[in-house]
Amino acid sequence: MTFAQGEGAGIPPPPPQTLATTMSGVLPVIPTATPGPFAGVETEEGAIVYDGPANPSFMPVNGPATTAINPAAATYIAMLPSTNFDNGTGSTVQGSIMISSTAGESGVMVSVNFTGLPSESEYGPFPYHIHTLPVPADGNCSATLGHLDPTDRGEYYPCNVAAPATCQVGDLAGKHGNITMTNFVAQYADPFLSIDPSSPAFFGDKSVVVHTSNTTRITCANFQMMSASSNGTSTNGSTSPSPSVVPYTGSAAKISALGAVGLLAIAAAIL
Ligand SMILES: [Cu+2]
Repeated sequence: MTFAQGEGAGIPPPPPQTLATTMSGVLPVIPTATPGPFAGVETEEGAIVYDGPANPSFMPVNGPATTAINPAAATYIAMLPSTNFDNGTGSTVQGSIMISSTAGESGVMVSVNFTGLPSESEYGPFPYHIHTLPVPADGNCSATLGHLDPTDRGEYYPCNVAAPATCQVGDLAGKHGNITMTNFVAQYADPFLSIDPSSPAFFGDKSVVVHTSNTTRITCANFQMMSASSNGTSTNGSTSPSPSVVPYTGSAAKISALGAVGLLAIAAAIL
């Protein structure tokens, strides 16, 4: 956390590093084309930050994100915890992000309501994303790994807002704008997220992470299902939630898949 906490104290970020092929796991394409070569920054979370212009001709490895008709109505909410994962900014971010679907329609509605963001001029703007794994019980935001990216778009070029289907599906800030104020409220439709657990764009068993501008993870929370219905109406005593929509029930199995690296990260967090 030294880099994260030092940022606000005037310590500069790490120097740019040339991308090595051993790091290509976060990049679908080795960046040699315009505007390369890569001159981004490797952060402590291992995410690549590239501050250059968007590339209008860039396409994810698996093609653009697609939309699909929702099989059910469902609402998920991620409530931020009462304490930050990283307190380097001295300001506790609170609030929630709610995502809901309507049966028979595609895409979701996203409602963001965050308060207590740190100073914009010091730490902002604040990106936020849906990350690949849920937050484990110890609250370690780093264990959520990278962004939900079923199209294998990678981290190189910034999201092109004019072509959101080519952005990472989980890159909410890229597609819909960063958080730029202390109390942030936003509502928008996202056509690419899915409430269908069989979809690679399913977010319901994943997490949201809020970052400072240097990608340090301030806080994070898991999505949990609030309600679900297979026919698009409210559930009642005679209607059980659709079995195709499952709430997040734990992260142990997924975390164990990380093997020694994940266990070391968890151990380090506990220590
Ligand atoms: Cu993120």
